[in-house]
Amino acid sequence: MAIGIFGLPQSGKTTIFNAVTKGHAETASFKSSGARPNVGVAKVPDFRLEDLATISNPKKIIYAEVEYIDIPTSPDGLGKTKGIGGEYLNVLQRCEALLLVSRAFENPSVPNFEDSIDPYRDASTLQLELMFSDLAILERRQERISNQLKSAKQADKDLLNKEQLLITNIKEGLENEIPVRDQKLPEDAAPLLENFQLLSSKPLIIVFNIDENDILQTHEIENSMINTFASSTIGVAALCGDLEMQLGQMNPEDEQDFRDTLDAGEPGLDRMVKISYELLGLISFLTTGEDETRAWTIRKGMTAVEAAGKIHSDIQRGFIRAEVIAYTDLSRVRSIAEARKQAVLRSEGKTYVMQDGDVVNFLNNV
Ligand SMILES: Nc1nc2c(ncn2[C@@H]2O[C@H](COP(=O)(O)OP(=O)(O)OP(=O)(O)O)[C@@H](O)[C@H]2O)c(=O)[nH]1
Ligand SMILES: [Mg+2]
Repeated sequence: MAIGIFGLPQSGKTTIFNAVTKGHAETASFKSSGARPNVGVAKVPDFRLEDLATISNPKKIIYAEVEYIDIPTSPDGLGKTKGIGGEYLNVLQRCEALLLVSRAFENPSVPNFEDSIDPYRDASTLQLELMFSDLAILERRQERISNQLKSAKQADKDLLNKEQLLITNIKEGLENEIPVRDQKLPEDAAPLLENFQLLSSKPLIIVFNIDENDILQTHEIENSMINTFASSTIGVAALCGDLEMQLGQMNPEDEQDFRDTLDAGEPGLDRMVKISYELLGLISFLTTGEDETRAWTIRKGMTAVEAAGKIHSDIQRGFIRAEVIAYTDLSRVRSIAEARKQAVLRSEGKTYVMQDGDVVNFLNNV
């Protein structure tokens, strides 16, 4: 489950990728033609783990992770498909969510793709590009269906015709600039949609890569982005990629000191990762003990027995019950014994739907 980072040339995609994955991929002030996508993981910041660790004194803390893929601007697509498509289209299609980087920093030494800096314009352009790219995918599929219809059996014909109709509807929406994620489509279209892997159907995070000089306006910029773009399937964040990359390469104490002097509040980068996690429909349940305090990633809506399987298939098979306490309760009472006394430790069965921040101990007979 990866998040694909895309954007216009020189918008700071690789810089943000490095910042978030603490990586060292090459950035460039000239077109990075011939580059390959960079793949890396980011820790999902979670203060709850640090707090729980003060209760259990574990040997280590293990954070949840999100995978990012930094997609270089396609050398063959420049100007034609503003940053999308070409040889990397299939990489984007395989991603579960997309992260759009819009340049909002000045830096005269970095050539700009357009003749002015306008992150709102660029974000809109790129959203349109997602839709153009979907139209092209659908047209290719329609052509193939037309060919198949010539020799298909009646039963297959009915299915193909149904698919044609669905495609025609989606295309009509796209031509009216409605991304697939906002289109009202019949529920039984889900398997076909899954096959198409349309870019505008994926959850989207819009990131403004702001200038060093605008750090103190981060929240104002974000609020204005929220007004312009945000919805249940679009998240926004503003951050200075260059600065975050440099901070990410410091040791944690120096980084904290530096952030304090900047007075920049919660790093935009942390917010960006949290938003990524949420838009992917992911939540964390937590375990804590002498060995480790750990966040486990599950999809929203997973049951206790499915969650047990994330730790080990044996624990799933031998599932007896789950002892569950909400993080906020454990944080308040500070011990499991006290939690029992106050009756905030619950016993849950296989079908219990896990909640974000549940601290769990799975009892099993294996
Ligand atoms: N001043 C400033 N410069 C930045 C910032 N982010 C990126 N840059 C510079 O912009 C240039 C391009 O950054 P990259 O991260 O390589 O951009 P990219 O989008 O990956 O570029 P391509 O992959 O070639 O499309 C580099 O010289 C960066 O140092 C920023 O926040 N502030
Ligand atoms: Mg790059």
